[in-house]
Amino acid sequence: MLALFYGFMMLLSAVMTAFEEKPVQPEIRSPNGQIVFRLEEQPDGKWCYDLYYGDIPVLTNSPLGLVTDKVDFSSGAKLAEESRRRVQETYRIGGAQTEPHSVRANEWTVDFVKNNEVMQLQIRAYDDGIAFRYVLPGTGRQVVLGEESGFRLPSDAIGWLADYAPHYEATYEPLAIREINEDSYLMPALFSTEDHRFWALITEASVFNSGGGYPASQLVGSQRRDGLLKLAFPEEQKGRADASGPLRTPWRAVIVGDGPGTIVESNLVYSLNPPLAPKADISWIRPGRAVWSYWSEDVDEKLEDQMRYVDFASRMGWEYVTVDSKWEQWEIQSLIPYAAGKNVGVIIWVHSRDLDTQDKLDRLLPEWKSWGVAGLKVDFFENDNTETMRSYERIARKAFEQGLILDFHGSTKPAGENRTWPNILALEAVRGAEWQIEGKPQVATHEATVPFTRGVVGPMDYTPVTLSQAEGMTTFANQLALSVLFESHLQHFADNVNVYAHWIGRHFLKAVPAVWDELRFVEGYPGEYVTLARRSGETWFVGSVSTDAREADIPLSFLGPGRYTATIFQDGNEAWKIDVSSRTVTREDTLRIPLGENGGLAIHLSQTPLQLEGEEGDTYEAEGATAIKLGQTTETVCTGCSGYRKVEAAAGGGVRFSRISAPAQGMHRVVLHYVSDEPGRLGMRVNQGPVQIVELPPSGIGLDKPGVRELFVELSQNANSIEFTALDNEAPAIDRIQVSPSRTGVEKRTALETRRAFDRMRFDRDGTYAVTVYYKNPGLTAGAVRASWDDGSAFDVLLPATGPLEPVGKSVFTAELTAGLHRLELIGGANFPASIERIVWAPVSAKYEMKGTDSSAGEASLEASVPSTAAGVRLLRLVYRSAVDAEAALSVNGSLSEPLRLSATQGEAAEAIRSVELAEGTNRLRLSAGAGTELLRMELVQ
Ligand SMILES: [Ca+2]
Repeated sequence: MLALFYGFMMLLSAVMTAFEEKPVQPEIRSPNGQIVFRLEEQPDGKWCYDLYYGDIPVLTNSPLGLVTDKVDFSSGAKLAEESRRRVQETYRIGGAQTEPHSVRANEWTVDFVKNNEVMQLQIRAYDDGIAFRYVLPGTGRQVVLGEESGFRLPSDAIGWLADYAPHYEATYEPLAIREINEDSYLMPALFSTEDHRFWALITEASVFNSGGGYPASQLVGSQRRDGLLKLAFPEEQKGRADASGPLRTPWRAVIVGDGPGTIVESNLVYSLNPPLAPKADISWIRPGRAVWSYWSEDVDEKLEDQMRYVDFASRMGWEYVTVDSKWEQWEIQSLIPYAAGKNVGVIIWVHSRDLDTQDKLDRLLPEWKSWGVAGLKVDFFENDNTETMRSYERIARKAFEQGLILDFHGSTKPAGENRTWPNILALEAVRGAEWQIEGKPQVATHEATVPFTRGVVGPMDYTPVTLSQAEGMTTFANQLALSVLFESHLQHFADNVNVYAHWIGRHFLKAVPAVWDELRFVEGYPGEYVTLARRSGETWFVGSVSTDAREADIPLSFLGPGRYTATIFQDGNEAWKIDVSSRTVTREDTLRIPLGENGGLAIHLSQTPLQLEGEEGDTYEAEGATAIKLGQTTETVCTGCSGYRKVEAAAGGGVRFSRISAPAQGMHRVVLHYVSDEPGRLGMRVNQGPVQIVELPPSGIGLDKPGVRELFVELSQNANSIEFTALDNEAPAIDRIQVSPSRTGVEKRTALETRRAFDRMRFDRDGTYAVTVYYKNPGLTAGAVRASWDDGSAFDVLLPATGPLEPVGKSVFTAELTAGLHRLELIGGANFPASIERIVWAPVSAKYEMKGTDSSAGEASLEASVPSTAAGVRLLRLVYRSAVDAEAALSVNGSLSEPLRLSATQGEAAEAIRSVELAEGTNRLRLSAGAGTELLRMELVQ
């Protein structure tokens, strides 16, 4: 069936029977009899193997053997024992949510003996390929100095090869076999022979699952240009591999078929990995789609930004938000409950060196788990040596135990290990979207190669569907198709949520899953075009990309019986346009749909038609009918904008969005979508009120990528107007605004007050907490905010001027809180000079209370001896009453430190807080103040 779709097949017929006369060699055949692995001893005592598809040699005279510190098994070894067995297994790929599939194989174990030492060669023959590995069965330390295994291809073979790099972020180039010299290439490596009749993918399987004693390997060509590619350890391995025995090497796997479809559809690498631990619970593993701000924004990731991403993920029904490298604990701990309320899990980025020992894993993973983190994106391995392989295995195991999903980034290639550790949802090991700037002309060629190479061996953190940089490289329909072509059980859609929010492709992205029940190769040729169909439940998704303009030819015979609705997303008459259409089809039909140059196609096929519904909040386009153009304006094409248009205005001109309806009077969130390659500003007027200046940072790398600015305005019921005007020439262009009633948890700044609310702060237990406010107050006057808790308690927090040289100030206060979620609002009055950056809260670890002396006569003082188990900074809280503004002198262990400023309290008790540095052991603290001030008590609270 598949062969029918593969054009080359029909051109050729071949009947070859020449090998029947050869003497019988020891061999193993696949269950269907098509694939043969044959052992052969050379006259010089070396053992080789041949690999046949039917009667056609795919690999010939390919060397075998290990060299250990005791024996060189590559020659002179004698064949001793052998045993055979059948393998029949059923397993799932992608976790509990996917359908199981069954595989069968024949297995043959051959013992080679030399100098009384034994090396076993284990071979498995499956219907879609063969694999072999070595076992050193002895116990004790086993040392391998090198491996002789190789793959000798016929002289007519063509390879698709990528230069080795430890991060595997390389492009594949087609190469005639005679052009291959002693360069190093990464696996998987793709070949075709006999004028594209037969196809082979060489890779390895169960690498970091093989007991940790072996590195990942690469392929090295031969100087003699004789078609031989030998396995080699990576440079960083420093030569040898060792482990406590028995030592099992990774499987050396060759996927073989009479068309590229066998390669693309193969699950061979999974079959070669150990099964799940018996009774392992995998029901908690949730594959999914993730929003991720890093690729498109690459700025300090603020909590509010992440909340915006979570909001979008929730609207899309996507499962995760991944917070990249710049997170802080308080942000994650604030984001998690917010995201959980929207059924979105939080994944945090972490550097692999922070997890490279068992101790670190034992300490950090339970802590992150206790915050409620769903999983980890572990980055920057970039090393294929044994120690790194052990690290992968340790991380996978500990994360599995802790119930954490994993994304290995900057990683080695997958080799099916996620069968054993289904919590590994993705690995990178691909030249992904982050390379698009460099890869401009090559992008579509690369995309059309990946499904035949890297995509075969496991889920791939490519981070696809990037519109912001697609233009000029690929069409937008091409980008959409990648959501089907590229499999990742944690699919990061890398572009900005504002770009996706109004894109027609979002309807498809909402439906497309991250795991699949079935894959069908429809048509393709590496580097030129490829069409795949994937099934999830009863729904089929088709993705197709092509470098040249062509017509995709898609027989729908994979469909079940009955009528389906095909919703087709195809190239429009501009690269950034997608035409959407739908039609009723059955399995008897064939869809023939044109693709543009570097174009693409995505099709949703279901008996329940794809919903093409709208989004939350009301949208007003700058180019829309209800927007009134003011002064000199120009409407231009903008590929990343909604409606594909934006409005540019000369100084004094602008856009008045009129007839903005609000269901009730109150605070509203206005999201301004704008385009600007430089920092800029616009004037904003609400209902013809005073002009406020809105500062706008550059909107991003691509000129046509809209940025967003969230603004909070008071709207009256019914019709309102919001006007944006250019204050300068070259002002940011306006795409649209979205208006919705304000939720809490974000800053609003109006002429009268600044209000910043922190929603859903989580406190694990009842107790005293220190809350640190980070703020900017670059002027000369102090500001104060009213801190207002959800229980109604409120007090002022002083934010002293930090001056221009120290831009971020800290102010600390304490609070008694009950366990659970709380809300804190910080409210600054009119002319508030400061801005609140963020807050951090932490439980108070120790508390010492000291009663003071009476201050009725003359001076007041407080004194205490404070034990401290470790040197460090603590918070001192002084409770006092004072008739006047005063200062309290503080001495710590005899040395005077900066005094505490006390404000007049008018009879009420008040508190002053500052940090003190304590030494280990007993500390002596003394506070004193002049007449009119009562020092009631002091506490050390952290
Ligand atoms: Ca627009």
